Amino acid sequence: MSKLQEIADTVIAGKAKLIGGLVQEALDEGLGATDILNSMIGAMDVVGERFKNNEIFVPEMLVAARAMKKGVEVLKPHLATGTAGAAGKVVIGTVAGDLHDIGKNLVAMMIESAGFEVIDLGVDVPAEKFVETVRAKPDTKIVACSALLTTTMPALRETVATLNEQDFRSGIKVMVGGAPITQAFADEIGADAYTADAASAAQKAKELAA
Ligand code: B1M
Repeated sequence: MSKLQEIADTVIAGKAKLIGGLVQEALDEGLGATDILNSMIGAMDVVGERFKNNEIFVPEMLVAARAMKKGVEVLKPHLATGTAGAAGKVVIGTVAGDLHDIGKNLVAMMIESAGFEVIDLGVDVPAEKFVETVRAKPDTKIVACSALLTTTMPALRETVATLNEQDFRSGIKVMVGGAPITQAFADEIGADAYTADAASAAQKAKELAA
């Protein structure tokens, strides 16, 4: 079995204690950090599919998520490259009612590695919290919001609408993303940018802040 397959299987099985060592071995063998990350993202798709088919349940999804987080910890220094903070401040969070944070964390990590200072508000973030944070950090350049469930798309809409009402709105850019989000939805709710993955989010953040 290939190392990448072994890593994916270990995430799927939720073996958090083993994953760090395997990721390190893969790096030592010269495998690319992005390929290793993609194998873990692919593993989460398998987990999601099995959940959808009632083959596994929430606890199994949770342990797979824990394993992936451990793997990402080992990868992080190999993915991050930029000088932290120089490009400006980005406030990021997963919207109200949504507890998924792996994708948001990857976006935060890539944006940080593109040179931004990232203020991560975590998960289940109410619209007002994004607003309060921008008020407290008036030099914020970008607010980045994730929504990973179709049922939290309305919370994303509400968050962007709330941001759009603020007097500071013209001074910031609003980026959105997450598996159920599309460019059309981003346009409809009045966000400035949508990107499909963490790497393109970091690229877009650089363009928006330039
Ligand atoms: Co949840 N879950 N989950 N889950 N979960 C999904 C999302 C689901 C697709 C599984 C499925 O049914 N196939 C499904 C949603 C279906 C839908 O919306 N129609 C689902 C469900 C139903 C649920 C619950 C409702 C289950 C239940 O309780 N019955 C529940 C909801 C809880 C809540 O949030 N209120 C729930 C709970 C959980 C856990 C807590 C157990 C766990 C999350 C743990 C954690 O995050 N700490 C979990 C997990 C692990 C998943 C799956 C398996 C994996 C998610 C993940 O981390 N993917 C997921 C299935 C799947 O995604 N295939 C599933 C990897 C990650 C790298 O991808 O998050 O898409 P992603 O992020 C990507 C892009 O979307 C993008 O970049 C990232 C990296 O490239 N991106 C952005 C993300 N944010 C961005 C922001 C940007 C730009 C790009 O700009 C700002």
